[in-house]
Amino acid sequence: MDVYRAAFNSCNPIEIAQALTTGDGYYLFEDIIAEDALAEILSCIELKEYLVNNNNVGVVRASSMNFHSHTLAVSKCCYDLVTHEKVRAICSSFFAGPHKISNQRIFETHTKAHMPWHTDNNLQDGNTFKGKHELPGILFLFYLSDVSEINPFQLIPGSHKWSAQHNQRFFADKYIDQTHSADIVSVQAPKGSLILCNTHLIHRAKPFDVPGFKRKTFLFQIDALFENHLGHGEQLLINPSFVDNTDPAILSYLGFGLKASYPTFPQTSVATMSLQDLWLLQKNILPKTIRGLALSVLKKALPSTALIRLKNLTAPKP
Ligand SMILES: O=C(O)CCC(=O)C(=O)O
Ligand SMILES: [Fe+2]
Repeated sequence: MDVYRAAFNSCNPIEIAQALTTGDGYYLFEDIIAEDALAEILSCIELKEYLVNNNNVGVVRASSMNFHSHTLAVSKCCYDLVTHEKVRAICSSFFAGPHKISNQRIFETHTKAHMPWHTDNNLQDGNTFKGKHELPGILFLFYLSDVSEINPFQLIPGSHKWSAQHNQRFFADKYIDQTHSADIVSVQAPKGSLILCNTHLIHRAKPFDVPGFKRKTFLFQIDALFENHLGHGEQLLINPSFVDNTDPAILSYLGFGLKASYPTFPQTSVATMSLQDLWLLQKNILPKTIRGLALSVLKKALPSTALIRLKNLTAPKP
């Protein structure tokens, strides 16, 4: 199954690399993910259960948002979107030297979340922002939902050429409103669309206040290899059965053998679950706790011969 629609195969990587560098800093493919692939990827971001004492990777909750931050461990379609020949050809045209994946995730935005204007050329020390870097990078962002006026990806065309004049992590809304409001592009496009964006381009997810609305998104970022910032990039989990082509160029693109020291984003724990999540989790855990308690009382009260008889009755048949 090809995860991209046929039109993707006829794109010109050189033209796209030029749009990302000397052009406006972004490029849009509308409705470019094949239907089956889209359905497979969407199923990954459904919260099926809270991962407590569970050996699987899956959806986590942070500020009322669902995240799946190990897409290359669970989704062959995500793996194919990331490693597709044309994607690597675009990267080969864009980067002068070696480059590799820095992060990837599927996520759902939520009402009243406020993502400030920013660029994605960030350095970290562990989980902490450490400053901006100069090296080239490309963000690949896929809409998994139809996007019109509510919560589009917004960008300032050409800003990759001057964003380095500012070195803070975020840009104030007021500064952008006063100086660039006439330039802002809001990307309205159907689900399955792909936005490629120079990581130095100023962008954000437009804030919204529509309770219940969610935009589902898959993104991954490819950055130049950092000789003086070894370890740049998030720790990734990759399912080895997906790696159907072990060409050394693909392996290094995926980061095999290269250090990656940033923790997986976002950092979550029980503390980042909402009250409703905690309640649903309790509802799931409570009956199991009561059952465990009853069993332990029973074990203490019954003689061992009766216990063995009970075990024989309830043990699964070989
Ligand atoms: O969801 C979006 O529209 C933007 C996401 C983004 O810029 C980021 O995660 O860095
Ligand atoms: Fe970003």
